[in-house]
Amino acid sequence: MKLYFATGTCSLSPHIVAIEAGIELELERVDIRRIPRVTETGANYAQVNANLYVPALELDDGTILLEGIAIVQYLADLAPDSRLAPPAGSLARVQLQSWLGFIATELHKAFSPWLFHPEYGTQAQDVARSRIAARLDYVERRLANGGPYLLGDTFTVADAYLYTILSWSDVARVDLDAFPQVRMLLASIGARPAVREAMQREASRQRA
Ligand SMILES: N[C@@H](CCC(=O)N[C@@H](CS)C(=O)NCC(=O)O)C(=O)O
Repeated sequence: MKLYFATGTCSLSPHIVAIEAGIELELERVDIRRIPRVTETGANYAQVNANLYVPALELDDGTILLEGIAIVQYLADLAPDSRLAPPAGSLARVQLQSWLGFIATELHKAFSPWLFHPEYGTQAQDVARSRIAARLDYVERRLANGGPYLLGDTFTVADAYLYTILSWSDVARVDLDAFPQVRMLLASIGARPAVREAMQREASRQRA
């Protein structure tokens, strides 16, 4: 299986999940700053994902899976003993999907593009920051009443995704000081060996 990734982006989430699940991945870096999009092997990334964004997962039979929240569930289901996702069809699985949808639409897309494209201007960025703060307040209260992870006692793919998105907070100047439970969760996820390994691998590929 091959993960198309770009260092410092949301493709870190499936990368973490694959390592947590004990799944060997081939990595192929995509330069998302260039049009046409090329990968590190010189391939035209538009043929992998016509939308041009990462992540994309290429299965051994050539099937391409798109969208981070689908990819992480696919990987988790390949290794059910890792308990990275509750069983398909369970209420807990729907709760996981609810979190994944929340992170994708309420957080991920509030950071990006607004906070990474200065051309939108400070007014749009301030609106995005205040929206993110409101959503983080919701996460904070949920963690305070049933953490330490988003689904309770068990680390899941939703935590890996939340960590990935909130790791942009410093760069995007999103202040996490008002959210101590969120900060504790991020610190504990950041200390996981799989997370450190994924970040080290991506950093070394960036330099390559
Ligand atoms: N809906 C997609 C969005 C992925 C996405 O936003 N990827 C960003 C990096 S975090 C990207 O590749 N941006 C470059 C571009 O859109 O051209 C998903 O969740 O997988």
